[in-house]
Amino acid sequence: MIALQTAAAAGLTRVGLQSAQAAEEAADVTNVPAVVVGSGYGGAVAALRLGQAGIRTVMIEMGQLWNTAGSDGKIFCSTAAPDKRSMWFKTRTEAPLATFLWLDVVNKDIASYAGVLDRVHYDNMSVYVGRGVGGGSLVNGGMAVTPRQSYFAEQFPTVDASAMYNTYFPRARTMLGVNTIDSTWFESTEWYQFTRTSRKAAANTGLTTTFVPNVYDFGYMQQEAAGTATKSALAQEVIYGNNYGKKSLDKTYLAAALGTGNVTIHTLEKVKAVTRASDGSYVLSVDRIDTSGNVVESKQYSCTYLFLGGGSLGTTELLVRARDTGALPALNSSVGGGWSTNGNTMLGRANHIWDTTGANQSTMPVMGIDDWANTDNPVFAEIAPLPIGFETWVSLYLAITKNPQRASFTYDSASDAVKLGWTAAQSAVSVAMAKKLFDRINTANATIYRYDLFGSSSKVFADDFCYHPLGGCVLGQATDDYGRVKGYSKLYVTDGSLVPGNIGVNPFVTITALAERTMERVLAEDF
Ligand code: FAE
Repeated sequence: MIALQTAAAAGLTRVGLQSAQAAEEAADVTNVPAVVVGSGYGGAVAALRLGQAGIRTVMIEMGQLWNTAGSDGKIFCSTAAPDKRSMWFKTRTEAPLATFLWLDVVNKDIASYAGVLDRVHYDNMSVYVGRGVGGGSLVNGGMAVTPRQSYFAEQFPTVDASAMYNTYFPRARTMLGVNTIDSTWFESTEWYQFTRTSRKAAANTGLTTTFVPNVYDFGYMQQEAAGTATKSALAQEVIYGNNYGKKSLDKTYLAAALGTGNVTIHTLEKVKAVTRASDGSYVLSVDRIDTSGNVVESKQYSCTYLFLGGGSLGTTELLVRARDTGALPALNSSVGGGWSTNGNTMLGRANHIWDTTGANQSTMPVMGIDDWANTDNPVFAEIAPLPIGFETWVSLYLAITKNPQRASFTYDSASDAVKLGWTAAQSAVSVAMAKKLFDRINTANATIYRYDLFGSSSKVFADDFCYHPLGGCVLGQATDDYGRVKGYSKLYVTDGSLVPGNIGVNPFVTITALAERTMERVLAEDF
């Protein structure tokens, strides 16, 4: 395995194991056996397993390779001091917590640039996604949660759950580098006071809390706390990237994929459209951009096998467009459907003055309130940090609710755009479920909600953004039970668009494990 950081010379937009020159030459060959679109979880698993099988593979990623330090010596900026590296072509940051004490003190003006976090706006719902080599792994909170087997089986009735829990989930967790916080350190460190305070409020309500594993290296975090390692999770780094400590995909699956010698990653290249040539090969129209967003080259790739790992939004948009423009007319009517937010809703509670949450807070969540077994109102609520450097008495949560609502993407030919049909009423279902749980917690603790965190309208529940877009090309509906797209051969989906809208916990372990299952089957049967 090689480190991606040493794999590319600065400025190159092609990353491979070969020398810089050889990589450039190889990349001129745009007719390749396999193309993988997107370098998030689904794409990274596909690339590694293709590379290991000896199949020459080009991975196309619209974001950058994040391996070059800025003038401050850091690759990524912190949430406290965001600059152009923070966001994907925005002139102002769009942080989830927009305000504090109703004041617009969180977001900052920035230069437009190919930054690492995108917030994609649809009517009634904005979706956060990562941009760069590693996709969402670059910006996420690292929570690596395996869903309850019973709920997995409910959501994926045609998948052999025992094979998932005996083989593919363990394989995914090992490859991702999942670890759990040391409980003794957790009980004593100031950095998790905020979590212990929320745990107490849950216990007062008679609710169960559970530790949540993570891909952030907790050994490293303890060194940060001891002052023997450069701080990252303990220095307000997370949604705009972590400079240290986090095992993002560029350090795990993608480094291993490049290490096979068969995989090349082309960065700052966006796939605009997919069609099929008369010989059955897939043809991709791609724009290469610079970090200012100018298109510097328009090109085409052709491949025999096409793996789509652009995420729930990226993959679904490509396929809906392909079907409805007639490029891939045999795609079925399930393409675009089954989409939801994993029931995401954020909220804050105000604690009593004696229940402090601490000025120092780690950015990596490690605990959740688990009320999923409550069939009346299933909710899993993560205890989230508010790492702004002073005491706030705020307990923050990301609630994952069992919202049954689903929406569809449709192609609008007038604007040539793919639109999402999610409504405010559908978000209200998540809010009502979260409120039911947190009303209980507030009653038991004689506390109230915070009204100042999500904009100026005294909004308690964040109902207009999500971190967990799921669905759009649901397994067994738009694809067969192994991600093979119905209507076409040698065309696969490997990412979060396969998950039917909700998985009850944070999704990346499930996405990774399903991709492992798909790749094992596809490599055995289709090549
Ligand atoms: P994803 O990781 O989104 O990768 C897709 C990649 O494809 C991206 O790099 C795109 O730039 C690229 N792409 C898309 N379209 C194109 C195109 N047309 N041409 C070229 N490239 C393209 O997909 N999940 C957890 O399990 N635990 C957490 O703690 C957690 N925290 C989160 C925090 C934040 C702020 C965010 C944004 C997400 C979080 N998530 C978390 C969600 C998780 O990151 C997400 O489910 C996965 O990243 C989805 O994986 P995919 O492989 O589906």
